[in-house]
Amino acid sequence: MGRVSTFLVVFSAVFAAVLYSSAAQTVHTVGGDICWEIPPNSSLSYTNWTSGKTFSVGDILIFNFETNQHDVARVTKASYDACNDDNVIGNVITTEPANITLATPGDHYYICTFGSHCVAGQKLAITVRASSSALGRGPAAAPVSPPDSASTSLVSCFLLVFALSIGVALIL
Ligand SMILES: [Cu+2]
Repeated sequence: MGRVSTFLVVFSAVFAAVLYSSAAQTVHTVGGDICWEIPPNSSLSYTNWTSGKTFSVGDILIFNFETNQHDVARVTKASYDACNDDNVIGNVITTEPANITLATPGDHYYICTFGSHCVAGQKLAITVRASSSALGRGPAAAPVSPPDSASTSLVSCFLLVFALSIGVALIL
């Protein structure tokens, strides 16, 4: 193989690997079994749910709730603490399921704006870290659980790119 074709093979493999690892995301179903509602036991339920979990840029939050009974609003810390919707960031999501991709690192706050639900504990605070790949966790070590279709298509993509690069290498 010439230098150009070798380069192409390496480049393609690296490109595909980067593509794969950057898509290594964790899908978090908020609240686990209790979904997104007024916590049945204590106002600490969503706090309990977040303990031991890590949230990274690219991860997805899924809020499962009953449409017209609850909603999801991202708010500032002040509004989270005070349980008001004075400082909503973006749009309030009113139909379930609300799928939110965590796009920025830092503290994120979510509340339900219905009645006194937030006061009753329907509020979520998480700290989002920079993307997992940036922290040196390879795709094998990351808690990877992307949707099946995405995972399959990414593997296909990897194989396709790799096969193409082999083909190009043989031609050159
Ligand atoms: Cu609610």
